[in-house]
Amino acid sequence: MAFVLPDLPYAQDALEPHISARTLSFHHGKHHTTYADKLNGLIAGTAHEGRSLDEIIVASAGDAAHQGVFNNAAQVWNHSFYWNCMTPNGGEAPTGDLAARIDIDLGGFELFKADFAAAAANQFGSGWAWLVLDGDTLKITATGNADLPMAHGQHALLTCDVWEHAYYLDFQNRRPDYVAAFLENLVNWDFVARQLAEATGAKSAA
Ligand code: MN3
Repeated sequence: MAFVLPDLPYAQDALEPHISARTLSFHHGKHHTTYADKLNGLIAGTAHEGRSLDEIIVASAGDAAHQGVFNNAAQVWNHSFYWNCMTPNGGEAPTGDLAARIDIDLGGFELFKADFAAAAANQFGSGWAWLVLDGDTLKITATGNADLPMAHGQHALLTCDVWEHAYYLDFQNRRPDYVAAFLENLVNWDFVARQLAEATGAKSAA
């Protein structure tokens, strides 16, 4: 069965003035759509057809012969995850277990924001900044191009897309301003907390 692009979890103009409807119309309507269309074309009639997106990503990671499959599958996953990491009234601050782990593992919420922003700013070229659960520890990472935590045995909790197409219409070359707007106004901490609960629940049940 072909992969179908999920709808945005909010209206196209819901993230304004931080991320414009024009950006989301291209980013979701063109870029994300193209990754899904390319993936469907690449896997048609192959062993990947009928696999879940996660199964395709894990099976193709690090396999040079399937680089195109990996890139497009990972970009489908990354973008669906990224949309869910944002909400129109986001930004505030994490609570509960997530907040406690940020204090213990990352030195507190203010230091987390500074280090996440630095990881996003310092990712050379296209890629993604992440908050991940690695083993039992929260870490901030960055990946290039389509690469993602799943390919490194980590659980993604939060991501920010730092490809230029994510911010150029609204911020031009000012990636740090886009990342600051993301952290201060858009992060859906309830979604991030659910990812942590699923990751830690899965581990204790294993
Ligand atoms: Mn993108």
